[in-house]
Amino acid sequence: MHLSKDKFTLHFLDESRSLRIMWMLEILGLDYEIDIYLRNPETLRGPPELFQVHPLGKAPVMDIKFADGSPDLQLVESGLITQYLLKHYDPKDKLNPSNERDKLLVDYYIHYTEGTLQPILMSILINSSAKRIAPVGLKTMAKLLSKGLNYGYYKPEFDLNMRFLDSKLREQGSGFFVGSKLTAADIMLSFPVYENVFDNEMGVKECCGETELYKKYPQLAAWCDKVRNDPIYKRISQVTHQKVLDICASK
Ligand SMILES: N[C@@H](CCC(=O)N[C@@H](CS)C(=O)NCC(=O)O)C(=O)O
Repeated sequence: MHLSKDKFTLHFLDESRSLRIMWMLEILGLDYEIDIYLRNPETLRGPPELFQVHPLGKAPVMDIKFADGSPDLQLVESGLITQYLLKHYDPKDKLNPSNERDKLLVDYYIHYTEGTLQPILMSILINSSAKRIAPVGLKTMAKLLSKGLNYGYYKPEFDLNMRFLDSKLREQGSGFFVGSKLTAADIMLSFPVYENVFDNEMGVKECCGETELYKKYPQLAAWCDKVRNDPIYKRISQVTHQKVLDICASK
């Protein structure tokens, strides 16, 4: 049953931040469809069609058609989409926490995820691909430089942030980042912490030599199990994965 008659279209890129928005649309019981776009398998960039949706060619993008006839709305940036959904489509506080202090904390994690944590992870990833991208003859130099940057700056920042998040979960004591239930804070953090880091052990080892994630950060490890086993997260991961396979097979 849909609480609102508004209709949502989520422009969804495979293996991306898009799943978080789908997760929220599901929890909020909204009437949505997804348009799936596939990454270029070599460059991993989004396809040109995403530029027809928005000039920056990134996902997620969410379009809303309002049942009351108000002009259509297009929202970009995961944090803004999340805040809009929480403000207008969560009357029963399914994703919002119940008090103002905790609402502020959810906002903090929304900004922290995209403003602090994600840039560190992106920088580590981009530095790690320097050797592969560099022209022959400069590969050794590129590797030295990128390793220097990662180990000199980004890896310590990564460690600091993982320790910070692990300690926040310990302080909270509920297994969730805010209050004692799943909120938008957990959903926003699921992409960098679970999908990019804990569910990508090989990648993390290759990028910054980290092999002890589960041992070093037991609170985060337990939280990742919660994300992995969340019934809605599980279902939409499977459904979208299958849709991506179907699209690949039909090409
Ligand atoms: N800050 C934006 C980031 C959007 C973004 O970079 N999305 C990635 C996917 S996770 C993307 O579209 N990448 C495709 C590309 O760069 O070609 C948000 O939070 O939504």
